[in-house]
Amino acid sequence: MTLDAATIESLAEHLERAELEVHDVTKITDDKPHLDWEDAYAIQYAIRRRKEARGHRIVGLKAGLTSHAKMKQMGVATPVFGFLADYFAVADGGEIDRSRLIHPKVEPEIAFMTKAALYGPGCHIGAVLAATDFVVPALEIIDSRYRDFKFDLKSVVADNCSSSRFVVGGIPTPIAGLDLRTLGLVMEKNGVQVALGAGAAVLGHPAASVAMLANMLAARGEHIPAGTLILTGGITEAVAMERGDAVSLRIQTLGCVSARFQ
Ligand code: OOG
Ligand code: MG
Repeated sequence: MTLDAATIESLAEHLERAELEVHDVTKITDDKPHLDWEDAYAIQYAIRRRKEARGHRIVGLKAGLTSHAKMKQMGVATPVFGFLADYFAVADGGEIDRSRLIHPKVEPEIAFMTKAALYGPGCHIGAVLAATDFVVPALEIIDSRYRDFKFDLKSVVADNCSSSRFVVGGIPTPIAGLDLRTLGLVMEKNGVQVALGAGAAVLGHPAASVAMLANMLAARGEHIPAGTLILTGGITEAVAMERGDAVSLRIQTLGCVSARFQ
């Protein structure tokens, strides 16, 4: 930890204001080059507490930068995690108010719902599969508060990993008999195919992303409670969206989820 409590709070306020007032900012490591992982998550958790203090609920968690496509696109190499607040949720087929976002991009993801708590360290794919209630197709709308979507890992962790909206839909599907690695998916923007992939793009198996999340939380003395929605990370590169754009994701067996930017 390199920053004092007052600096953590003021950086949290700075980044959250950028989100709520819809403007970009320079990445925080430009001014605080020595900021470490602990500082970065402390800022993220301060943003989380600010939202809870305003009456918002935390409704899920997300892992990010879990596929090679995403790591390459963003120029980073370590997975990270963030939280999902209640007002991030958009109904399947619903409208996303583009004017509330800075420069949104959409990612195709597989989301898990847990039916039992998951604890690290040592959480593994088998434990995750046993604790999974169902999986669903998800669109994550990321909207980095940083200028031109350019950041380093610590800056992005502090910014709650660019989280802004998410849509889950399709068919909540139990995983027995399902090979999540070979589930194919197609994402379309305005009816044109923009991304193709399979579950294995996420750390070899999307359940590995949930296990990694449990293990990262364990290092903080936390766990994944039963009934948690978890976005496991973009399977392909994220695709930019403007007002009027429609996006849909179809995942083999899991069905379709869509949204429109207005
Ligand atoms: C960071 C968030 C990454 C994912 O699924 O990989 C993420 C970013 O790329 O802005 O949500
Ligand atoms: Mg994501």
